[in-house]
Amino acid sequence: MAFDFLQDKDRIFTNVYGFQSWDLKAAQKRGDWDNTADIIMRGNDKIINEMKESGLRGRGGAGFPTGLKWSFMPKESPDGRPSFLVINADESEPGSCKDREILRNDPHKLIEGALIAGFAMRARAAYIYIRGEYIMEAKVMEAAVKEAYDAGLIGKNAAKSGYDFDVFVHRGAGAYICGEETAMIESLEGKKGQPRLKPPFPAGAGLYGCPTTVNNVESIAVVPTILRRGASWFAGFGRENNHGTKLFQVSGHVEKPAVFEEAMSVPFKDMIEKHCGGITGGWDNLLAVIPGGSSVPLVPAEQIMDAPMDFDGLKDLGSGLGTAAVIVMDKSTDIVRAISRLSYFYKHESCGQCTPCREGTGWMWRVMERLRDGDATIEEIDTLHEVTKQVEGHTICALGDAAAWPIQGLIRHFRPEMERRIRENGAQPEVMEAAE
Ligand code: L3W
Ligand code: SF4
Repeated sequence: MAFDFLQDKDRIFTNVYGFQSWDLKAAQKRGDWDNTADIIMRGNDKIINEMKESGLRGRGGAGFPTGLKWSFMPKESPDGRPSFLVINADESEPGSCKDREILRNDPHKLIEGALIAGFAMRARAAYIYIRGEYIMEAKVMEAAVKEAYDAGLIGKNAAKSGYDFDVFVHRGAGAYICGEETAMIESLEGKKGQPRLKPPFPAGAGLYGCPTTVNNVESIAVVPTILRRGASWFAGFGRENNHGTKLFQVSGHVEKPAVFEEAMSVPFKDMIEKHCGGITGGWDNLLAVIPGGSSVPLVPAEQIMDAPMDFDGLKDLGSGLGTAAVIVMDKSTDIVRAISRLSYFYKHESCGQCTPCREGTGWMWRVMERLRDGDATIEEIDTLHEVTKQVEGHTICALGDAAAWPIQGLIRHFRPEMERRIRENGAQPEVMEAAE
């Protein structure tokens, strides 16, 4: 059955390419800030319930149900402490570049979403934490926040709703780990960005020990449209447990790399044909795809073709939707070298506070470098796999898993290629021992 592609009338991000201005006047023409107070008047619980009914799952990688997450926030302020919303704009996952387009082309969707989400969770303020390298995006965000203050849309009696709500823009300093929610909170507090143990989850004890929810940029920016058009409208896209529209980012060996909005569950091949002009050199030239940002395992060409691009469809293939950053690799790719380079990234970005990650990422990278050159033994592939299993699930945050999974995917699908290099390089166990 042919897939029903998203129609223009159902696009949330109508300025994703920046053909129009990002400013308030242009945003209002696109429908932003249209009677926002009416949405707020529906009340906290009604808004949270609508978000639950919409089926929106977090767009930052984990896919946790957004409405459910909001419902963890306390209804009564404990000991008079305020609650906060933190918006994760520290987009650093290799392959991910969708939040950037929202920040620089549609900032008012995010600010309006922050007000509505903040109100629903009884938050006093929102902090937008932008990755340090996004200089232009931070400038646009700051200017848009000022516009919103000047127009009375945020601040005291925000958008004439009777609710007071502040928005602050905070710039990171270039550490990938600050995208992990508790490291982000530490960083906002002025400390070194290192993840905290969970529980407690941020909803219990987050920023300055206060109840906090951390949401991805896209998760918050879609909120006003969902509440204007209705939960059932959004839930009508995709399939059970995988609802809504989604910003996909396709890079690598396609004719036209692109960021675009599409209905969830779009089959991979259809998506690439429609939005990216196909694979370079044709479909027979496709080798493998990393479908959700570098932290998820790769999927070989023959398995991904008809796969629905959603949380469950990619999980069934042993991978994940992650941030929907799709990295396409054709047969010219040195796949062992590519994954080895990712291993270097995780080693470099490990914050170093837990041993399996600090030591494991360095060890895995060094072995991957040798495997890249065929300078290893066949047995070392098994040892490497065992070490990934020792790192996975044994660390404070998900970076350990993220370092292990791409290697596991490589061994699962490309072991013959790894062995071929070793055989052709002629490295013998005794030679290796002598070298050590
Ligand atoms: C209260 C409970 N809250 C869960 C909350 C939790 C968090 C959310 C999801 O990692 C993944 C990672 C990356 N009471 C709760 C609760 N929560 N149980 O729900 O939590 P979690 O731990 O499943 O995920 P996470 O720590 O947020 C995110 C992967 O996404 N990734 C993307 C990385 C993306 C970037 C980027 O550039 N945007 O870095 C790609 O795969 O590896 O596995 O809020 O507090 N009982
Ligand atoms: Fe730091 Fe790695 Fe431990 Fe995460 S898993 S806390 S990045 S050392």
